[in-house]
Amino acid sequence: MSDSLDHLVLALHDAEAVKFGNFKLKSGISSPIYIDLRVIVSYPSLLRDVSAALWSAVASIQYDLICGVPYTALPIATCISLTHNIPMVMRRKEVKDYGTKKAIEGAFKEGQKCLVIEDLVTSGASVLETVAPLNAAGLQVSDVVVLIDREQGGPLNLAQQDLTLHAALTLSHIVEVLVGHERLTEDIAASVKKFIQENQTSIPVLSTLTPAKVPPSFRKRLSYGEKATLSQNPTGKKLLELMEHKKTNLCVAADVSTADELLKLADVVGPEICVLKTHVDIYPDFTPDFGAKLRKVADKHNFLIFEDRKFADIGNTVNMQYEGGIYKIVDWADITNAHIISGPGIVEGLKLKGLPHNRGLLLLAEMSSSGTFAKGDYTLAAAKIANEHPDFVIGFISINPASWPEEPGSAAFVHMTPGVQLDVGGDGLGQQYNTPKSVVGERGSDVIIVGRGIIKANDPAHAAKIYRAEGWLAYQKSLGS
Ligand code: 5BU
Repeated sequence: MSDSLDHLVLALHDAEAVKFGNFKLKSGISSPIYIDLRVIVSYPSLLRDVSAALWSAVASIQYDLICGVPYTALPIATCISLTHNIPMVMRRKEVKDYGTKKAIEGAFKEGQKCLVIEDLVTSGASVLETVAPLNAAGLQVSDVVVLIDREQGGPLNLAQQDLTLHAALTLSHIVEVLVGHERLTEDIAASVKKFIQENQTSIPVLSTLTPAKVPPSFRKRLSYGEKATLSQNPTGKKLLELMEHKKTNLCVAADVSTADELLKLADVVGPEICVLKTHVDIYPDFTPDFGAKLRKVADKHNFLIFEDRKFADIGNTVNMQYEGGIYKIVDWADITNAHIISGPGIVEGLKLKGLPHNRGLLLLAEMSSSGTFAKGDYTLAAAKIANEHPDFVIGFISINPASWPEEPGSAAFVHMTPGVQLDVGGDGLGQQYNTPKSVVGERGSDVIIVGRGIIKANDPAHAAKIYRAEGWLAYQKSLGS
């Protein structure tokens, strides 16, 4: 190891870009090391040294352009571009539909060779999220350069996608240098080594890397039981535990015409479901004892009640709507949901009433209807608001969480997806259907919400059994079991 790389390791340690201790990662796992390279933008000479180290690591490679993986690697790529006069392109993080939107910014020609620049590689999943739109734009990518390889399977995972990873530093080298300079004890070095060995990652091999095929399994799926242990909300925990024990991820959307029919349907599909979803304002025969009656059926079959109220007003108003009026939703619905169009105050307003009743809230991050405006930055804003209230928000209504450019925060969040039928299609009024297999297996959702596929079937009980089996199979497959 050269002196300049040793010097770089010490500088990274000084800047606290590499820290040792006991850190809880987003996935819930405890790690003895924490690497956060975002801080290097605050130290120009460190940024320059990091860029030089990356440049040296790919001295023998030929390429026409460079592209940093957003965001941390963007200033590094810029620094390399300026120093060595290499043109750069930029990947837009928020664009998901590479087919219709401009995902790659900058001037380039189809067939040009692009070097991908990354700050840190664990599994290589983020690298692939950048390679996919570059390929889709017609650029060739065969090499990736990274400052730190955490040695948790990244090079192998990327090799399986025909990508060569060049690392300026590995985690073991960093530890070695720090031990050599007496900044780290042998004990900590051993615990880091053990952590690396015990936390290897893998990514399924893709035949061709097109954006549509970037699978959710890039983010390791936790079982419902594992998620339950992480949930900070009693209803979120209860839901996940119930899904794990009852072995169902089916929610029935009980859009029948009367409260009487709803109670009958609840009894029929109850044994198959984890959640029954209602639109209480549909029923002409609603009476104040509706909640108590539905609760009785829910307790009998062990499912939760979700009133799909889609609150959308300012905090003060939704606070009154949640407990007031004729429906008194907070009294009987374990779960309700809200749009974020009015801003974070809506969560605060609902939380004031919901938390004392141990209720949980889903945020509408995406919708199933065609032409929905709930996408891109709006979806990310929902995830951000959820992260600020993990005590009350239990998850999202989402359609394709696997395509979200970032981890949706707490690993405990539950993704519930409407627009599910056994055949892909629509209803002529904007609804768009995907299959349980696609929703759970490819799109990374946890719960399938099925309405007409079950309630309009000749035998709803039988249809519920089929959807339950399909949803559960997709879940088990996505766990790798
Ligand atoms: P369907 O019969 O399976 O199409 O019923 C879907 C249900 O989910 C229905 O109650 C809708 O109100 C609900 N829904 C939806 O379809 N799409 C969305 O984005 C949201 C809710 Br949010």
